Amino acid sequence: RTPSTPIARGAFIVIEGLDRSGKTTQGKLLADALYSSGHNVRQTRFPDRTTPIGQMISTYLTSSSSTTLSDQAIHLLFSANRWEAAPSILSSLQQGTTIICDRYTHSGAIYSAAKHNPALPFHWAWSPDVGLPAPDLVVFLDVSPENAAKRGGFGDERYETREMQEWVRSFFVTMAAFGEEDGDMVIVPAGKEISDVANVVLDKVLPKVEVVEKSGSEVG
Ligand code: T5A
Ligand code: NA
Repeated sequence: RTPSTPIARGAFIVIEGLDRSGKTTQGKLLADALYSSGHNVRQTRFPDRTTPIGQMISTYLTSSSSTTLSDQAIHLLFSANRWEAAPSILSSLQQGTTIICDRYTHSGAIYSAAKHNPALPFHWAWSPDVGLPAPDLVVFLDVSPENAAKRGGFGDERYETREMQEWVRSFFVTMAAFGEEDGDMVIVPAGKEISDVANVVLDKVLPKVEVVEKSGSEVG
């Protein structure tokens, strides 16, 4: 569709959260709502399991804990999976398409740091993602690990343990508080009804999308 005013560039919106926090559900509702109000929208997600790198990641996530991939190796595959998509993300943004992305660099650094491997500290985990297109806004869907664990499919994959999810949540809350390392982050309580959460997400995201689309600022 053709918006009434010319668009300088699209906004890069990332949805983050624990496993089963509702990222996919909310990302779709958000993309639909933005599209209905006249914005060009594209959805992306990480890991993107459709590429050869993504297939290696998927095998790692769905296999038991005995695997030959070191923590550093799987970490770099997650980052490479973003780097292989970066040119396409950049070109969509520059063509005026807003991107709604399910997980991105925050998941990358936080899930690896939550392993508490002394050889993989947070600053090490963040560094391979430096230089990727930076989000304009990161929405953290905040559910308690107990609540997320009650949802369909929880426990199917490697990181879906109570202890890991508790650590991941505390890292996200800390990053939101100190924030702004890679774009603004807002926390949205996500334990309520799907439609209630969707309304709050849209309230946070829409003003940002409108500002970015008009501003013509460079992608960070
Ligand atoms: N990871 C990822 C890394 O370690 N490093 C990285 O760099 C990256 C990118 C897989 C794993 O990879 C890790 C993090 C993960 O452990 P993933 O494929 O995104 O990442 O896996 P999940 O987060 O588990 O993705 P899911 O699709 O399973 O969860 P979503 O998208 O958060 O949740 P969603 O929307 O599919 O909903 C799950 C269920 O809950 C229901 C839904 O209907 C669905 O059944 N639901 C609700 N129920 C009640 N109330 C609500 N408000 C609900 N919202 C949704
Ligand atoms: Na999962």
